[in-house]
Amino acid sequence: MREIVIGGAQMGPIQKADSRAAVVARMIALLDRGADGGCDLVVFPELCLTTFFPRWMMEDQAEVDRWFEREMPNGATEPLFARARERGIAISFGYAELTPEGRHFNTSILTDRTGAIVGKYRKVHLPGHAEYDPDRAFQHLEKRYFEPGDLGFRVWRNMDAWMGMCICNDRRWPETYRVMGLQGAELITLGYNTPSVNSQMSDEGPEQRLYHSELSMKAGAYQNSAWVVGVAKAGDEDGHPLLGGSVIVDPNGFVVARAETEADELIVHACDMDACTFGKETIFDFKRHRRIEHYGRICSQTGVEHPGD
Ligand code: CDV
Repeated sequence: MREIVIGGAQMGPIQKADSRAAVVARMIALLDRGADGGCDLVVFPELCLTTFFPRWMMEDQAEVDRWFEREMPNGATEPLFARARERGIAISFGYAELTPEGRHFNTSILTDRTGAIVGKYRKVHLPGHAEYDPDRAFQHLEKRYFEPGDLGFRVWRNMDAWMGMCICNDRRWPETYRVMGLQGAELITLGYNTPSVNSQMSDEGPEQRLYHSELSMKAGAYQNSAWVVGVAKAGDEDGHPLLGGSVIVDPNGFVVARAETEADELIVHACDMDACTFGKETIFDFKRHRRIEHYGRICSQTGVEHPGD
């Protein structure tokens, strides 16, 4: 048995005016709750140090860059790293990264129990648009503020398990999970900021969006025989509602823990990494069953091409 007690630290809304210090204090409170409950690893959401700023149109790059972190840890997040170190807990969280070369990424990191960063991921599938779109009920400008991640979908050996990360919209793409599955991923963690209503279709509300969110994570877990931990930033941010529904999904695709609120809430489950083995050695034994001679289109084509086009 290789048991890792995992806490999914869902966060309630962060308003535009909230300071990073106030947010980090909330993260430390969730971390302490996790430590008291025996957690080995606590996972926080996407872009969890600030409000979901890509909903706001900004023209001034200096204004944009205020939402980004130039180093990690930094002054604002060092207290979180220190508490994680002190309590011997690994953490993962998402933030907006501004590199020394001036590049902008939607990033997440993974630490070990000493607070050392062992993994970094930069979001590959950026949803939304780059220019102001008057036809949407609200903006989703990730394509304006970030460039697509350049690190691929890697996995790391951490706490005696193979761990990988993705971020929000990545969870809807089977390729995300499979690339990590092909590296033996046993645990995939992710954070998300998902508006409760589709900005381009107002009758697609929270019920349908929760269904799709969970469906994607269950499928990714089952088809790769891996644990998936998906953690929301939820609730009403300056009048813009975000979904909750954080879940821990087992390698059979069953939800074993689910958040009930849209506030700061910790979900916990003792995840046995050995539970991945059966599926990986039977129905999803990739080496025996995959037929790569038929998968070429996945890597050579992005959009749909009908035969004869
Ligand atoms: N932050 C995200 O990536 N959000 C998308 C929304 C825009 C659909 C998501 O896939 O949840």
